[in-house]
Amino acid sequence: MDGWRTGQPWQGLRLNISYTFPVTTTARPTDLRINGARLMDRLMSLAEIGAIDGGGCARLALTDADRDGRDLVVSWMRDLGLEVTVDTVGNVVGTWSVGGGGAVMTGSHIDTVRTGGKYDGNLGVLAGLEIIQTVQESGWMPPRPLAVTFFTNEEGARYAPDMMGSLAYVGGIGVEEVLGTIGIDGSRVGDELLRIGYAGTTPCPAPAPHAFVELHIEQGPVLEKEGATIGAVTGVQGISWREVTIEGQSNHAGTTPMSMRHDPAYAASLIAVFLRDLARRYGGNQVCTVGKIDLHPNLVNVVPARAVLTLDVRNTDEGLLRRAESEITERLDALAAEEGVTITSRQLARFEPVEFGESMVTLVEATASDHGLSSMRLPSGAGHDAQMLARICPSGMVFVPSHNGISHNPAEHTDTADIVAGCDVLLQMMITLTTQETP
Ligand code: HGY
Ligand code: MN
Ligand code: MN
Repeated sequence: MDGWRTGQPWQGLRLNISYTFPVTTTARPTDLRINGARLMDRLMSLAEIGAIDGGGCARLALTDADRDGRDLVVSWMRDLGLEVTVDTVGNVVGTWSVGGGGAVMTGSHIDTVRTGGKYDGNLGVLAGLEIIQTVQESGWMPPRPLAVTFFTNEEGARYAPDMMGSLAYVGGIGVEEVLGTIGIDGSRVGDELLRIGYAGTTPCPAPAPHAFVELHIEQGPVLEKEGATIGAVTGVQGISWREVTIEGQSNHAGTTPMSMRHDPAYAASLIAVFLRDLARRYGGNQVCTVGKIDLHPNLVNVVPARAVLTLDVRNTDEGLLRRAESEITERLDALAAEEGVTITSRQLARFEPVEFGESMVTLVEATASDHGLSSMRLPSGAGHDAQMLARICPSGMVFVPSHNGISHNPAEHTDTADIVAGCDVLLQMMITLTTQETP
């Protein structure tokens, strides 16, 4: 296998799943349904890798836990007889090479944030495996290959930007730039890919698949609140990540008069308050988050020398997002003068809003309806690999509800019935797409 781990991968959690491949049939299996118990088995087995208190997962990109998760999923791909490739940024694709032409591809990511849940990303990858196995067992031979992939570093929590692997997959960022990226812990992507055995040789960017559809939990409260089982995702909102560094004057907490202070922690706090107020003023889909603040020297009796914080600013409207960004820049400049500190920024990620094609959104709705499932249209507040694939092929997303709208939290939960429903919709969408010349 090209450039990746040899030897037996993860043994402890392998499932004794038997495979039967009956005689092939030609009739399109519109009544085909997945094996929900098998899908849940795989989800729970993958969730045991990097398991944390509260029922979640910690598998930051390219860590040992990510490697172990990768090994387990690759072993399942092999069990299904898929052709497995690893590209130069560690994206893994499992292809059932039947029929001809471009593959109908599904997938997502299996890296998580540090306090992730069981389903974010993982559902989309394991649903793809389940769908391929279900079709193989049905005896129906798709006229096109079916592929399932997991992309490297979708979360962007250790290495920015997010959706890094899928962005490279579609040619949106150079391989060398990816490999040279330094993470929040000082590690380098290229070194870590080598270390975990996933520095592949398959070229990146990749040829465009025929179509790409991603199943994902909504990670927000809308579907549950509206009582809809399936989300026909219309697109993904714009994302702007910025790292702000504030240099002040370290001083004694007890002896330094307030009038003499140049305090980066105070400036950082004002920025967090400013962002919350900006989101309130803009309303609508505007969201702003300060997720990370590092102080130096970070000691109880020292006025900090430096604060480094991250700003995550998003909106479905590109014009409003740009306005928010320039308002923030103006505020940072004013704050530097007010507090007598120096403030510098660097962009960590910037993606404009993405719209999925009408035909794909309609296909989600129609397939949900064929299954007697309620659905509604909504944009995605979270970034996803599908937004990158939309640059090179017809792409879409299927959402299923998140309980209480919670995600990026060990308490993340989606009911099994909704998981199975979403996967059945994806199954039939993929079958339909294999028979459509132009999705
Ligand atoms: O940040 C995001 O929206 C995604 O979870 N990477
Ligand atoms: Mn995700
Ligand atoms: Mn996520």
